[in-house]
Amino acid sequence: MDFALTEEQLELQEMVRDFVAKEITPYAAEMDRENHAREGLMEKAADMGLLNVCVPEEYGGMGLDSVTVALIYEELGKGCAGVATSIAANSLASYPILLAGTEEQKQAHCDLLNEGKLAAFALTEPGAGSDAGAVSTSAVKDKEAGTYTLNGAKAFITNGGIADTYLVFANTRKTGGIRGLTAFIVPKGTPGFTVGKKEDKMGIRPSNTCELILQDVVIPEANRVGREGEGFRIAMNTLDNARPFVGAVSVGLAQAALDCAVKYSKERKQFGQPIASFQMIQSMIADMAMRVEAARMLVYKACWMRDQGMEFSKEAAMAKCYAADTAMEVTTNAVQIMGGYGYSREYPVEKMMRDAKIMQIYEGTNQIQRLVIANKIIF
Ligand code: COS
Repeated sequence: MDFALTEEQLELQEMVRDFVAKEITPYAAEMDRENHAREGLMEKAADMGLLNVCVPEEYGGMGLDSVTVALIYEELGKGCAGVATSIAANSLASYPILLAGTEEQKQAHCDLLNEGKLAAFALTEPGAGSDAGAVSTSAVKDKEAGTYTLNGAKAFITNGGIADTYLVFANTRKTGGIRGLTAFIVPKGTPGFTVGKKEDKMGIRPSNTCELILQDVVIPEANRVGREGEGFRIAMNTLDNARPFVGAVSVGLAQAALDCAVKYSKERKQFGQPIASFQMIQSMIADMAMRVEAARMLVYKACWMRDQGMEFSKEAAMAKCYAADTAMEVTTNAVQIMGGYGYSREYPVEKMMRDAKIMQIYEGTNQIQRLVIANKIIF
């Protein structure tokens, strides 16, 4: 067992850390207030190669291993979990194609990401969240024309209003249910495919979250990813792959909050001494640091298992769930240590606390993660 990072991993980590310090952290509060990412930020992220971290070498990407990708997302999470979410959504939307797509689909999709374009994963609907099998968007096949016609609506889609390509899950069975779930690539601008309302969220506000509306959207059969009815398995597999990265962003978020609380506790004086000298503060900081480190180890382990080709659904759920709960607890305690200042928008930790909440909700609630973990252990 080797806990040391390689030279290349350390270099990449340093590069992303510099990028975050220059381009994200100083603007995080402004982006949060304005409810969108800064003009040009995604282009800069693309120039750094951050939008295509999941692209394998044979499709023109860096072919990074999962541990290295986690290191990148952790750094992004330190700067702003909203920006990290928007960037990570590219990986989420890419896995269905990388896992089940044809060679042509893989090449075309990776070319888009290599050009710096954004992708969106459209599974969730107003009536299908935790119950992902309840997707009611329909896909009706026209055998003669070699097309599918999609009708329905998607909800809470990251990059919904700004992506160039969408991975949409729809049902090819009239009766619905998981056996009819099928994945499709729907390019931006396809007639009948429109963006609905943009969400005004509690946190991760620089990330774009929108409704999508599909009204008689006709796409060629060549845009179907995998077989008809294979969509549920593809979606579950995709979520397994992406969940450790939600964990990585959560670890970054928690580490940033811990760093703020430690700095503040050394500067803030009460009763004639820095509050860091009080044992109650020390105890909180020690607990926060232990949780962050434990979460990081779970994330690295799930990533490592994925890279070894091992079965890792349980570990992916553990990493996501524990790291998200850690982000919530550590950001809340950072606000507590900083008191009135922590609660004020003048300091960054109240934003981190708002951002942390979504980590327990998206890409499968933490209740769903616990179900996945228990099912793997018990049955
Ligand atoms: N990988 C591959 N296949 C999987 C799988 C996985 N991780 N998990 C389940 N499956 C397969 C099962 O093997 C089963 O196939 P068979 O019927 O052929 O045996 C099928 O999928 C149904 O599995 P299961 O009965 O466990 O499905 P449930 O309807 O009970 O739901 C949960 C399982 C709740 C775990 C699933 O719906 C889920 O993860 N929900 C959360 C969705 C989510 O994360 N949404 C976030 C939106 S995307 S940001």
